[in-house]
Amino acid sequence: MSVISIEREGEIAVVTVENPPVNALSQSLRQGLWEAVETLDADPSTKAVVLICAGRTFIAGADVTEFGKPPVPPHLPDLVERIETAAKPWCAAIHGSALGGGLEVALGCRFRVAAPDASLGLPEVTLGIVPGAGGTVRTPRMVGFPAAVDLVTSGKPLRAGAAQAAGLIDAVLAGDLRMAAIAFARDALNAPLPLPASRRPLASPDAAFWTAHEAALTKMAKGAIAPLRALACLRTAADAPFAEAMAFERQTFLDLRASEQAAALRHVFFAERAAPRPAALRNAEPLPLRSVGVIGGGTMGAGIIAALRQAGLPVTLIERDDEAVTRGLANVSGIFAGGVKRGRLTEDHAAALIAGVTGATDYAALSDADLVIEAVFEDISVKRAVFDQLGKVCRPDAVLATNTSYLDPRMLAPGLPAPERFIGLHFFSPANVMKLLEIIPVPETSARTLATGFALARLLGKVPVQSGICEGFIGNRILKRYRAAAEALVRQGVDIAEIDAAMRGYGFAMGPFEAQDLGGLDIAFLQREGARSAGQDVPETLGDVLVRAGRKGQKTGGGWYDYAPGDRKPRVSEAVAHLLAGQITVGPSMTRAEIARTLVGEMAGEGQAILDEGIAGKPADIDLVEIHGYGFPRWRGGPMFAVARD
Ligand code: T1G
Repeated sequence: MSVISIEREGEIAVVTVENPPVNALSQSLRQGLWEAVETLDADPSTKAVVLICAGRTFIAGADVTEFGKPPVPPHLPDLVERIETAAKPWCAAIHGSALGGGLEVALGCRFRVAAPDASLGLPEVTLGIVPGAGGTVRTPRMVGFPAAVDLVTSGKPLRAGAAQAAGLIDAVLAGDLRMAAIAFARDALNAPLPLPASRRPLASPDAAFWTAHEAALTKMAKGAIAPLRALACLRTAADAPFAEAMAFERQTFLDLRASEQAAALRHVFFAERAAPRPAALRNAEPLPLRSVGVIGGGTMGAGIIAALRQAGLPVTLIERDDEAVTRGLANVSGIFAGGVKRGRLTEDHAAALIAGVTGATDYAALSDADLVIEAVFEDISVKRAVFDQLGKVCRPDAVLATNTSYLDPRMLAPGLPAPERFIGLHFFSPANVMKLLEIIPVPETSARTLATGFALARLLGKVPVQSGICEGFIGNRILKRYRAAAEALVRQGVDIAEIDAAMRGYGFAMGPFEAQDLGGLDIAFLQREGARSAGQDVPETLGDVLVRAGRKGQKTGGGWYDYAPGDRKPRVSEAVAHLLAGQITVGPSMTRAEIARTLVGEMAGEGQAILDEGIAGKPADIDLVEIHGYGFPRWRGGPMFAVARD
């Protein structure tokens, strides 16, 4: 089937692209568009052309699946130029997303119009590349350099209204886009045509502009190379003639496309797209989710409620007494107030979000809930009491979930009627921000309940990963191994600060010891103490030595580091060196690269054990857990990917 069709509306030709699922610029589409330009240029009855797409979106970019293969003509820069120099003006009619090469094609058109809910962007840096068909050269000619730098180096799209305000599009057209675009093109013929983007004047910024952006990007990128290379392309667009800037951009694109970082980011791109729709659940119908109950309004419960509200679901919060209900609702309001303070929410929106939460102490309020998520204290008897109540009041088909992060979910709902509706849904704190959701079925869990867990993840915009049952599931189990391996290096005489610096250099926002000081050393200590009092043989860790000395992290003014009052800056601690002196046997020194390779190797080693035990389905699952739950640098692809490529 041809991916291009041409229809005539009088003197206006309508070129429709149909290349599901997202009209990506595959070779056949590029060829089809090239031929359409040739055909319509040769057709005297055509005075202008409307380019529109069938399906859910405008062209969503180059076909990423073609990246590993040698490029085949027509190459995109040439196609964009062919459209730009066509004898008849082209008008791109945009709905859904015009991204990457899709926006570059639209920038080759003389006009761009969009539906009100359309979005336009150049997300190439999120794939470890730069625009490769004029995005860094034509965009600044349309919107100026400040806006172009934001668009290109952040990869974040603009909504249609903002795109028009920025000068990226000519009009936002409500209603039937096809008809409105044809009318727009017809009107445009009555006026002199605007210059093509490539010939529009440029306002080149001064050197300070570039220096400032370079510094900010270096800080933000944490080792990702594409944003800085994109900035270099934009600077070349400011300083060099159009053709030279295009050549520089193209060479940068081809270099980066073949890079390790781009391979890693493509791996993550496709893993993220596959995650919400596991093949095994293709035929399982999830339960429709209209109302949700959350048990417990503490940090995790409030975060989960905020995520549910932001997805538009009405929520009932159950707490043990009125005072606790008030505290829980205040926690939720606090999250939304933070959103207003950061300019992410309006006061009205925050008020509407909190209005959708009902607080109660009587479980009967959940008699018609479709899903209930338990987020109470991490204690087996407290959780069992909750599920005992839920078993009595909830509908037999309602999904009942636990947010436990360490307890065995099989132990939490003994004797629950209709146990097939029980499942583990492990959110990460803050639950309204962290994208990871570990989904943990128990043996009784039905396919429908599991499918409902994945449907919830899609609704909340989370990255779901199914995990089997073991201590810490996937993420916390690997975290335990990572921390133990980091401590083992300390025992070999490697500096605590050097290990943290090595992992920051690898791309993490924080090293393992700084992160523990932020979260508190006592959480893991109490778990180990709990296991010890249950008779398990759990060796004493260096962290335990510190906690027993009263060092729980920032909250006690000291953990692995010292902290001055009111200051979060970690300071190397003499007290720690003294406390741990007896545990350290100085071994051979290690470079930061060796430290990082050792620790990432340990993570991947635990990942492999998890795969061998069938706790996780595929290496990409481990990578998604580490990237979306534990701050593993995205441009490294995750521990499994990184070690496989090493
Ligand atoms: N190429 C190939 N396949 C793609 C694709 C692409 N660009 N985008 C999506 N898919 C597949 C995806 O794998 C999934 O497949 C299906 O489409 C639905 O995707 C020269 C070089 C457009 C906002 O980075 O952001 O242009 O799993 O689940 O939620 O400068 O897809 O069903 O088999 O995400 O509705 C720049 C990437 C490329 C856009 C739709 N473009 N895509 O979201 O669906 S680089 C992008 C998206 C470039 C030029 C450079 C989203 C979407 P499957 P989905 P969605």
